[in-house]
Amino acid sequence: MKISLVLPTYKKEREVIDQLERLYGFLTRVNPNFELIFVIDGYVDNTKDILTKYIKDNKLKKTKVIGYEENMGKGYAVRYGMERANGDIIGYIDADTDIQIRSLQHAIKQIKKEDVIAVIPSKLHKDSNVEMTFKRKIFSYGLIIINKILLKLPKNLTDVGCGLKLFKRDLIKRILPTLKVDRFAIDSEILNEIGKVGYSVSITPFFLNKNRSDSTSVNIKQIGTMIRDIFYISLENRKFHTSRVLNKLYR
Ligand SMILES: Nc1nc2c(ncn2[C@@H]2O[C@H](COP(=O)(O)OP(=O)(O)OP(=O)(O)O)[C@@H](O)[C@H]2O)c(=O)[nH]1
Ligand SMILES: [Mg+2]
Repeated sequence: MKISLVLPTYKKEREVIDQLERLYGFLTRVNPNFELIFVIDGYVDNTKDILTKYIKDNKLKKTKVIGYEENMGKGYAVRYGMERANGDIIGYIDADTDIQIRSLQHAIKQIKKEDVIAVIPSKLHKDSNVEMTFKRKIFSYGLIIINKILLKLPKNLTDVGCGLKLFKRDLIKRILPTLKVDRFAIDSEILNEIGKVGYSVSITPFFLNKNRSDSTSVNIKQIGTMIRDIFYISLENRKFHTSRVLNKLYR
């Protein structure tokens, strides 16, 4: 099975080569039929040039670097990459090295099973190992609760925001045209689409590296935008529901 991994990449000059090296090495060993798609989410620093040069120098074939001038957000970047992916398995992973490779190892093993359509790693899985600052914990768990209250998530889902998700191609290609969120609520939006049709997902353990750089993206503005987008998705759910009920009434 071919695996396409999309890496939404925003200002990752320092870490992106490490991430490329370890993913390339790991996938070459476990599943040589793969492609890595780096989506440069705005040409705002040297990430694109650094990547392109490294790939050329090392003659790495299974890697694409695509992107656009302006920063659009993680959601936009993920969609942009997934639209151009052709694997049997299509997923995305953060472009920095915070996520341990064994998270991917567990996820790949699960998604290869015939009856599994989506793998969603979770910090709450009993085997997970994630150390977070107090601020990050509050943010993370608060987010799960807001999502659970407002959205139609898959029933067995326990976590939303981990920076790694894998799907079967058919599922993601069907969902893609309905996605609209440009920023960080993309995870919520995808899971809501899966939940709406009543599918369940496979939950795998999640491992974060201990010595990771502290957050650049958990700021008030980003959180505000994310909550606004989750409300928006929730409203769309209700609209859809109301129009279906009305249709039934007036038919
Ligand atoms: N912050 C940010 N990240 C983006 C954006 N577009 C794509 N991304 C990618 O989204 C992923 C997650 O973003 P990160 O900034 O690493 O967020 P994080 O892991 O919560 O925070 P860090 O602790 O800073 O790593 C990374 O792969 C980013 O490159 C954007 O507009 N802003
Ligand atoms: Mg990160």
